[in-house]
Formats: sequence, structure tokens, C-alpha cells
Amino acid sequence: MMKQSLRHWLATVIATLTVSVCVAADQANVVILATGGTIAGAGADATNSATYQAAKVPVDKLIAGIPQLANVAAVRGEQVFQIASESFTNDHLLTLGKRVAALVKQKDVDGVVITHGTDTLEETAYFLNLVVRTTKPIVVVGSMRPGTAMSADGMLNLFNAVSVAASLDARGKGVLVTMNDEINSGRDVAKMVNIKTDAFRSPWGALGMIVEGRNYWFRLPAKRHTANSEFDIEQIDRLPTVDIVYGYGNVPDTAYRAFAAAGAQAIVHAGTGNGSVSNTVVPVLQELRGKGVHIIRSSHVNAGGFVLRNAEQPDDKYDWLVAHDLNPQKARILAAVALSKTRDSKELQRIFWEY
Ligand code: DAS
Repeated sequence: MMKQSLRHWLATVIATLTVSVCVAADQANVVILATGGTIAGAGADATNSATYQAAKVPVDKLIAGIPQLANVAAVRGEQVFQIASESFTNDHLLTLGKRVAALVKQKDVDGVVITHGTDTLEETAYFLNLVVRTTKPIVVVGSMRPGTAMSADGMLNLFNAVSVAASLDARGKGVLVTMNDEINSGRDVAKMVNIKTDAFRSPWGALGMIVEGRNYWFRLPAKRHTANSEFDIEQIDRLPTVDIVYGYGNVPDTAYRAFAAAGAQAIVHAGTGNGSVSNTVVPVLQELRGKGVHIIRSSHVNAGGFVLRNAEQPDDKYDWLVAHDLNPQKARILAAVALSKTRDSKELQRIFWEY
């Protein structure tokens, strides 16, 4: 009797081990690249939902704080930076992009998550969307409240990001952003509110939702991205300087001149309405274009529209570009990437239509 129960026990143990190894073997491998931000933030008190220090908690602690991650993927973390994202520079973008590109080439990496501050999250997500040639999921995630606050949103945002990055049906959809149960396109999404958890919205709507570890898709990206991009981070070692000037009543031409004098290869005019240009500014933009500086008309109104070429401004005549539906900060990212490849106006405008 004793021998039989021992045999039965051994058979059970071996079967269990086999199943767990199989499950582990089937689990997607996801790498979390941590860069800082509120998702790594810490406040003095649970009532501090908006007063806190960003970029304090290391990636290993973020992972240890969500043991349920092990149910959706085999996860490991790398601390790439530990900064608030308003301090990102072009060099940070290049370093991060090159690390992502190297990881997605590895056979033992199925998806990448980037934890990031929310202030420039939309810029990084768009940049990666343009330059990392892969169909593997790349998911950028942040949080609006630090993990020390009541109803903190970071844990579930990060759990959702890893779950999406581990999903086969998230492949080929470009860089994604998971915040507040939504899956947004890294191209379209922007931070529209500065202190609410539903801060991230796409003017054209979310791609889908992630609920309890399952993705629900409702639309697909319409513009070129990632594997279908003509840009490749591995061929970009420096991003040309592109600056932004905000348009408003009474605006002088000072900032345009200063940026051009400091070496800007293009200036994004964040215009009122349809990227409108004050009649006091048109002459300096014509002068700067004549000196080789590209002028890109965008709008600081972006809730679902786009700047029309040759509407109130004769863009063909002035050889100016329009940013299509991109907000000024995303127009800067695309202009910098595009200028690393071409300075031809027609080519640049094509790129703004296609990306
Ligand atoms: N300062 C903000 C940033 O790092 C904090 C945040 O919202 O993540 O972008």
C-alpha cells in the first residue's frame, strides 16, 4: 500500500512540475525599461495624489510591488534612466530607442514596456513608433498618481502594459500606450489633462481597452509605423534641432529669430486655429525659410482636426510645411526624425502626410 501511494505521489509531483515548466515555457518574456516619472514617484502621505517626488522608486521595486505580473509574463527590468520626463532630451530619446531596438531583436524578448513620466510620454511613444522596426509590442506606460497615494493608478496601468506587451494580438499595431484601462496609439495619444487619471486621450479615439488582462480592439492605426517605417533608429545617431514657437495675439518675431540663430533646422509654429500666422510674423518666417530653415505650421488646437495646407496661408508659395493632425510637440519629433534623412520640402511634406 505504502509503495503504491509513494508512486502516486511521485507521479503527481512530476506531472505538476511538467505543467508548470510548460506554462513557464509558454509565457511571453517581457522586459520593462524604467525611465522615472510619477509611476516611480513617492509622496509623503496617502492623501498626496498630486504633491510628490517623481522618479524615486527603482524598477525592481515596481515589479516586486505587482506579484500578479508573474501570471501574465516572465518579466525582468532595466533602469535606463530615473528622471522626470519633462527633462527628457533628444539624447535620452536616442539612448532609449536604441535599447528598445536591441531588445526586440532578441529571440528571448517578446515585448517591451517602458515606464515613463506622463509629461512627455506622448513624444517618446511617437518617436519609438517612427524609428523602431519591429512588430513586437512596445507599450509605454505612466501614471497620474504616485504609488503612495490612495487609488494610485500606476499598479494597474503597469499590469495592463505588461499584459498587452505579452499579447500576440498586440503585435503589428505600432507603439501602444496603456493608461486608465485604454489602449491608445502612441502616435495619436496626448496628455489632455494635467492632474486626472483619465488624462490621456486620442483625438481620433482609443484603439481599444484592456480589462482584467484581456484586450478588446475597436480600430487599427491608419498611419505608417514601426516595421513599416522608412526610419531606423540604428541609422540615427543625432536628432537635428527643431524648436516650437507658440502663437498668440500680439506675438512678436523674437523667438523665431532666436531659435534660428541658435541653429534650429526647422521651427514648428504652434499657431492659433488652423495653424494661423500673424501678419507681424509672416515676414520673419519667409526670411528664415530663405535662409534654409524649414517652417512647419501646426495648431495649438488639437481635439480632432488638422492643419489644412494653402488655406489662409499660401504654403506652396512660401515653401512652408503643415503638420497635418499632429500637435506641436509631436510635429517636432517627426520633423527631427525626417530631417535626419532629408531636407527636401516635398519629401518632408509627404512624410507628414504618411506618419
Ligand atoms: N513630472 C512628470 C513627469 O515625469 C510626472 C509624471 O506625471 O509622470 O512626466
